[in-house]
Amino acid sequence: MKTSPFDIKDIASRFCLPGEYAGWGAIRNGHINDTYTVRVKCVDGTEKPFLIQRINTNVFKDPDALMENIIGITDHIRRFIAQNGGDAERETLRVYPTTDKKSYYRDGDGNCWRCYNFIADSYSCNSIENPRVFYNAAKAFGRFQHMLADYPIESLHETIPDFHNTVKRYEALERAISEDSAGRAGSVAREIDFARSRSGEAGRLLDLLAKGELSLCVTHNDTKLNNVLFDRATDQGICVVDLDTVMPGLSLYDFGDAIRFGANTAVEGERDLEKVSVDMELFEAYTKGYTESAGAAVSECEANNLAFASKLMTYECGIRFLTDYLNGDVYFNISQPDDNLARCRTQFALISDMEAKMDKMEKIASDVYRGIGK
Ligand code: ADP
Ligand code: GN1
Ligand code: MG
Repeated sequence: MKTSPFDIKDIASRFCLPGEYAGWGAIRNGHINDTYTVRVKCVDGTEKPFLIQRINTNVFKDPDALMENIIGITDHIRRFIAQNGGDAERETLRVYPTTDKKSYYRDGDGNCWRCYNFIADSYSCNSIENPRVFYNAAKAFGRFQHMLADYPIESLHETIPDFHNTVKRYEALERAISEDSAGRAGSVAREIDFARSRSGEAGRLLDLLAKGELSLCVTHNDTKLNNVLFDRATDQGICVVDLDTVMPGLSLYDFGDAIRFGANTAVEGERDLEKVSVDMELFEAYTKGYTESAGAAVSECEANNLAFASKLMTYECGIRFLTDYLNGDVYFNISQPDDNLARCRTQFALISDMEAKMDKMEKIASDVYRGIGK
C-alpha cells in the first residue's frame, strides 16, 4: 500500500492549483528531496498532474535563496524558449506559488514544500539501453548550458558552497575517517586506501581555473541521467530538472558527472562490481551530443580534459558516498544500510576501468572535438 508520512492532500491545498485535489503518487528517483505527484481535477473535467517536493533543508540550508535561483533561472529559460518557438510549459520547470504568493510552503513541522508543473508524456531513466538516448541527454544538458550562457552569474546564490571542490571533498573524507562517528572506518580500509592513492589529482581542474585556463559559467552541477526528462514519442531530451545546484561552475563538471552516471554499464547502487565499466560507445555518443550542442563554447583546454573530468567527477562522487557512509548516512537518502558503501564501490570500480581506458577515452574526445571543425 502507498503511504507517506505527510498529508499530501493538505500540502497540495496550499498551492494555487487549477482544480480539486484528486490523488497523489510518489517518485523515488533522487537521493536528496522527497518527490510526489498530485493530480487535480480541472473545471472542464480533465485531470492535470503537478509535482510537489519536500526540499531537503539539511542539504539546502537557505530555501529562500534556493527558490530565488530557480525562479530566476526558469524565467530566463522560459523567455529563451518562447523566442525560439518552443513549448515553455514542457521544456522547463515552472514554480507554482502558494496561495499566499510565496515560492514555497513551510508546514507546521518546518518542512519546506514547492510545486512545479509535471512534465507529462515524458520519462526519465537510470541506465541507457540505446546510445541515441544518451546522445539526446547530452544535447539537452548542452542546450541547458547554452540557454543560461548570458544569465547574470553574479546574481546566483551558492546553494551549496564548494559543491564540486574535489580538494575540499577529500578533506571532508579525511575528517570523517578521523572522527569515525559511525564506527565503520575499520571495515572500509580498502576503499580508504583507494581514495587516498588518487587524492593527488583532486585539484587539477581547480589549478587550471586558478591559472585562467578554464573559466566559470552557469552550470547545472548535477547532470545525472535521471535529471533529464525525455519525450515518450521522440526520445528527445526535453526538460532538464533538479535545478537546486545551478551555480557558477566548470562545464567540465557537467560533462564528467553525466558520464559518471550514464556511461556506466551498471546502475549506481549495483552490488556485483563485475557489471561495472565505462561503455565507450556511450562515452562517444555523449561527447558528440555535448560538443554539438555546446559548440563553440567548448574550449581546447576543456576538450583536452573531457576524459579526465569524467574520472574526477567519479572520484568526487565516490569519496562523497564513502564520507557519508563513515558519517552514518546523514546526507544521501538510502533504503539499505550499506547503500552508500555500495555506491562508493561502484564509483571506485568505474574509476579503475576508466584508468585502463583513459588513452582511448582521450582519443575519442579529441577526435570528436576536432571533427566539429574547430
Ligand atoms: P532529487 O533532488 O531528489 O534528485 P529531483 O528534482 O531530481 O529530486 O526529482 C526526482 C525525480 O523526479 C527526477 O529524477 C525525475 O525523474 C522526476 N521529476 C522531477 N521533476 C519532474 C517534473 N517536473 N516532471 C516530471 N518528473 C519530474
Ligand atoms: C545527488 O539529487 P540527485 O539524486 O539528483 C547529489 C549529486 C550526486 C548524486 C549521486 C544536491 O543527486 O551531487 O552526484 O546524488 N545531489 C546533491 O547520485 O548533493
Ligand atoms: Mg535528481
